[in-house]
Parts: sequence; C-alpha cells; structure tokens
Amino acid sequence: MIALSVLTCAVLVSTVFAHSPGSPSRIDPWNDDYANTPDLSFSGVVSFAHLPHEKCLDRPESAFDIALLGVPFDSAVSYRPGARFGPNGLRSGSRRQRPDRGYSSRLEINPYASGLTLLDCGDVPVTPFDPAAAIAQVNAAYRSMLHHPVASEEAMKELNMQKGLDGQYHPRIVAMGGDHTIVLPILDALHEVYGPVSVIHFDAHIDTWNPTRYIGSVSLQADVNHGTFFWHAYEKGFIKPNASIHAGIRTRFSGPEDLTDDVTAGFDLIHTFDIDDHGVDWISNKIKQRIGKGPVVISLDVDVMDPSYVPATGTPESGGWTSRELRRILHSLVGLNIVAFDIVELAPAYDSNGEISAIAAADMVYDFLSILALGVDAQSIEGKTGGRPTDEL
Ligand SMILES: [Mn+2]
Repeated sequence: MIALSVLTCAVLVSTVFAHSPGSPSRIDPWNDDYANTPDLSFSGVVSFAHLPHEKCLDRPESAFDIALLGVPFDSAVSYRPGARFGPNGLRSGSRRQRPDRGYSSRLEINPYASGLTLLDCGDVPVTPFDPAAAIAQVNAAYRSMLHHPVASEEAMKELNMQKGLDGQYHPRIVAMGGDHTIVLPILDALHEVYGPVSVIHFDAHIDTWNPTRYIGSVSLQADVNHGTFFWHAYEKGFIKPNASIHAGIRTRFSGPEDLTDDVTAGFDLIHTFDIDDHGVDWISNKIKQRIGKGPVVISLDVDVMDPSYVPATGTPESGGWTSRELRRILHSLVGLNIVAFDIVELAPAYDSNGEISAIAAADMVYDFLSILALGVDAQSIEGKTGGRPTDEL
C-alpha cells in the first residue's frame, strides 16, 4: 500500500513538472491540439448569439453598425411582472445562434457575417423604483447609442440605409425589453434623429389606449404604462400620421371608442384571425402598402404569438399566431426602410423548462437582423421560386 502511494506521488510530481511553464518538456494540448475550438452553443459567457460584448454606454467612441441593447424595465405592467428578465432570457434563447453558423437558407444571408459590425452592448441600467426616472434613463441611453459612430459607412451606403436629418448615418439599435413602455423613450430618441416614423406593431393589444379611459391610471405617472405609450407617442408627434399598423390584434376593448382613438393615433389594424381568412401574403402586402418607403420602426410584443408557443409573457391572449407564421411575415418585410427594432414583454419566469418562448423570441431577432442586413429596397423573397435548383433530366 505504501509502495503504491509512493508510486502515485512520483507520477503526479512528474506530471506537474512536465506541465510547468518553461520546462523543455512542457505539454500544452490546448494550444497544440484544440486551439481552433470555439465556444460551443452551451459554453462561454452568454452574450446574444455569442457576439462580442462591450458596455457601449461607458465607451461612447466604440463603433458598430447594429447593437443589441437590453432594457430590463418592467415597472409599468398591468398584469404579470417579470419582463425585466427579458434581455437575459433572449440571450439564453439565442445560444444556438452563432456568427459561424448563422446562414439562413430562406433569406440567403448570415446577418452575423455580412459586412456589418454587430455588438451586444449589454443592458441599460434602469431603476426599478421610479418609472419616470427609468424612462429618462432609457431615453438617455438610446440617444447615446444612436450617436455612436457607425463602423462601416460604406456598408450602410451600399444597403441604402436611411440617414438621419443631420445627413449622417446612425447605427441600428435592437432593443430587448423589458415591458412595452420602453418604446416611448425610444421613439422620442428616434424622432430626434429621423423625425416622425411609421410603426409596424406586432401585438395582441393595441397599446394606443387613451389614459383617461385606462383602468388604473390614477396619476400623471400612472398614465404612462405599457398599454398607453403609443397614445403618448402620438400626442408628442413621434409617430407619422396615418402611416402605422398593428398586426395580430385580438384582445378585448372597453368599447368601439378604443378603436376610434386607435385610428386617431395613426394606426390601421390587422386582426389575428385575418391570417385564416386572407393568409400571410395578404398580411405582408397590407403592411407594406401602409408603410411605403418612409423610415419605420418594428415593435414586436412576443404576445402576438399564441401562448402555446410563447407562454412567457405578461398579458397572454389565446388565438395568436404560430412562431412559423410570424417568422414568415417577418421574412416578407425585406426591403423596408427599417430604422429600429424592439422585442418586448418576454417574461422568462413563465417559460417552459425547454425555453420555448425564449428560443422563439431570439429567432425573431435573428430574422430581423437578417432582413436588416439585406438592406433597404432589397428584393423580397416573394417572387423567388424557392427550393433547390434541380437538373432537368
Ligand atoms: Mn401586448
């Protein structure tokens, strides 16, 4: 027994010496044999799609063309809280997306390797205790992000990206909420750069509720919440008149007056059931006709999808679209003049252990990045025959 222990010690000692730096017999299998092994889907510090991470808000000089920015605010919700963990959920749901495995066979592009510089810029530190202060923080952060230099003016030019009113290119920010209230300070910042914008709003709810009729609005502060923010954006002139559209609506209303206010706020409406009556192409065409060529923001509340696909959200409504239907609609938006995208209301506490909601939501971000990387006025996938070429035999 003693002899065996001595032998074991001798082997250990010789192994340690063999691996010590500077030793002529140093063995370094990592750099010799495994140096080309990247982080795998399930390893590494989690950023969105394994993109490089910088705290861009602390580094105003850092350049990028597209930034992912978490906005973990959920202090203005009407039902289930929890969307403050949305950015974390989206990053976790994106782990199987990788820059070196990001090619879409449908859109024929890898948005992570298309010549645009993408960064995960981390989260806006927002106070959970004071919604007014948090809204000011989101606005300041988004303005700061919009004024970072773009990494490639040449790429932005080639893609026909919209310039700001100042004649300069500004990066595209993908905001990961957070509850939907964050879109008010975001539209404020975008308005400063582009003027009034159109909105394509995917949601089960209209979010243009006039606060004078919204239950629970008991103060000026309470009037600003995740069901009223588009009304405020309309009143402040951030939204272009009669040039925006909702898609996927199916909630209940106080009465017809809610829908009258919605028209006043500048929105047309596609109902969730329109998909059965008219199909995906009809929905896409209606969206594109409404928006035209002006600058447009896509705002996607994950509750537009059915709760069987996305249970992890604050105000679920039955009868929603499948993730496949929504992805097809997103794919059809190639070529629009998109200046911003946000995805909101993912509340991971209500997700399945299989992360079905987070994975679906992260895939929507991937589709959005793909259509953005294809550029403005790019050919839509409509008209493509689809499928692989076949030899005529
Ligand atoms: Mn909603």
